[in-house]
Amino acid sequence: MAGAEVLAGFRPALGAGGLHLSTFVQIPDPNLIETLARSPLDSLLLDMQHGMQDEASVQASVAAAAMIGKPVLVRVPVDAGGLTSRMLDFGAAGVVCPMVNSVGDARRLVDYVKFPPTGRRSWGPRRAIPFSGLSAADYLRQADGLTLALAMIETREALAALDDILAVPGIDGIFVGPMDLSVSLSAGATFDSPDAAAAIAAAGARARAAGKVAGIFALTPQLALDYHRQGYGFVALMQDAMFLSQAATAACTAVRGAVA
Ligand code: 3PY
Ligand code: MG
Repeated sequence: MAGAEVLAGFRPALGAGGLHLSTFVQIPDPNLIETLARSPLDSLLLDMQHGMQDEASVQASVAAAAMIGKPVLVRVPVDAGGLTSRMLDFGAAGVVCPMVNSVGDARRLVDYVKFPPTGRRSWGPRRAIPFSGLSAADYLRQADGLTLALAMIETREALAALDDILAVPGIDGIFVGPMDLSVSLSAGATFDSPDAAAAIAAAGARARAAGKVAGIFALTPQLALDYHRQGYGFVALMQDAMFLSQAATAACTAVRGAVA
């Protein structure tokens, strides 16, 4: 069934050294999900941390994207606890967890994403089973390999613990937050700290050396390219409102420029 293929194809695609393009979706509307899922994006990353997504919108969005054969990941809020497992129960292909700053934080993330013995995810994949098309027994056997736990690296503490976080069994990879990383490294001074740029290049290389997914948010297409050249295989390119606003601005400018 499509769902299992979507999930089964997703992890290898992220690890294969190619470029997997996603985007943050902050506006909670399944019609928007359908539109983006029909675009050349490889997956969608619903944002419950800073975006307006909630449990109902995630449920509707996972279904809308599954219809088109695109996987959906969810960025959960900081310290999301049981909500993390719930996103997987709803059929999300993975979870991006903000502010993973220590091995303890990484272990807690794994506890919510992976079933025993690796983690302590509670059984109840209510929507994930029908979306995957697997039997309950097969889902239990395969789920840890189908769903991703990505730890956001976005503070000085996280950088210091990076290799240990990468070594936590069940952590599938990292997802760098360049803005928070810069804010942390510059003690709140800037989003563009040169220290953050150097740390980003090093972190991607370390994730790949550990055989794990190297993911990152890119504010522009040029940054997405730069990060990919540094070894990042999973790039969340911009977010929904940016696409809309930039396209509206470009279209209005083209028309006004022609009549001026
Ligand atoms: C950051 O840059 O801090 C992020 O969390 C990306 O969304
Ligand atoms: Mg952040």
